[in-house]
Amino acid sequence: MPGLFDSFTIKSITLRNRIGVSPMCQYVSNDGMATDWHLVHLGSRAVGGAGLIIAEATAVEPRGRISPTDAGLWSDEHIGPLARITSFISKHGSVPGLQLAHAGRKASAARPWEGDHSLKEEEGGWETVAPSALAFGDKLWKIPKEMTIQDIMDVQESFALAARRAWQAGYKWLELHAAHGYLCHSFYSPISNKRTDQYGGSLENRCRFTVETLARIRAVWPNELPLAVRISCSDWVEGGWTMDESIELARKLKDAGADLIDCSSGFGSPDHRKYPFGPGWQVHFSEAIRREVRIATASVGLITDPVQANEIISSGKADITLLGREMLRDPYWPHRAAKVLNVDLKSIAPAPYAHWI
Ligand code: 8CM
Repeated sequence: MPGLFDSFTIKSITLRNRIGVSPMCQYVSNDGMATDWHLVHLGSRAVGGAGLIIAEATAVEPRGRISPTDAGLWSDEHIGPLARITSFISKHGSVPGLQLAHAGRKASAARPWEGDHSLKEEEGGWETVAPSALAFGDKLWKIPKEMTIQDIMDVQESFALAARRAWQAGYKWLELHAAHGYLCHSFYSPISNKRTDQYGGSLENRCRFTVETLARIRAVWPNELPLAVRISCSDWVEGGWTMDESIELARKLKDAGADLIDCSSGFGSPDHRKYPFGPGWQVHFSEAIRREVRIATASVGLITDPVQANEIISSGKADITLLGREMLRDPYWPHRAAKVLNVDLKSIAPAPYAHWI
């Protein structure tokens, strides 16, 4: 079994190690445009030695933004600033990835540090869309418009167009955000999907939107480049989405052309009291899907320690680890991990650093 610092090849792409930066919203874009902040934020983590850097949830249409200042890829104008970032990341030995997203009923919200609540139109908010006209909760109180079949087709088209633009911008790895209560998750979870047409009801029907969207992306995203999907493997709620259903969804996604399942969970409803937060609390999901579906997986969620991350890989519980908050604390985490695991720093640190440290 490989370790954290062994390379990982998937399709035509080789990651220099099994350490990835999890997509993390920065909420600092104007009209979806990337800025110097993104170059420095993502670029410093490439210099820091990660093998894969996944840019934050990037909206495929303005309605799909979580907040007014989310990143976006709904027009060709977004491509240029992103291309500058992918070029820098690639030059420094990391693989640039991007997460495509639509926030569904969790859209039109204030930034987390400004309250995380629904924004009225006069506060810069907008009408949201979802499988059913059900608000997320007390804070995200907006009742979304129930999507028509035409709405579904239009959003799927937006995903395909954005995927093509991601490729034009130089991304080598693409992830469909189908977790955390956003649009795809809200279709496959029975909590948020009360439809009676072909997109609701049975497991097959609830999975349809996500599987079709993935297939639309796959049709334009080059076959030799990896395509991942982040799913919520459990709603952690009585009567909600389950691990067994996630295995079924992962099988369908694999058949539709997914190369890797990024295994997260929850956030489809506002009550988090039943979540068993703790170190590596979602690792059993990536382990089960990898074993049952025979597809590559990523593990994410409170991975902070190099020995812990190495064990996840070497025991076959995931093919890559994705670190979020820990990478905010320390963009040089891979350098630190290399020391702990007795790996030659020269293999990941850029020459102007490696010579001295
Ligand atoms: C924010 C935006 C989108 C996401 C998120 C967050 C914050 C935490 C998280 O996921 O786990 O998917």
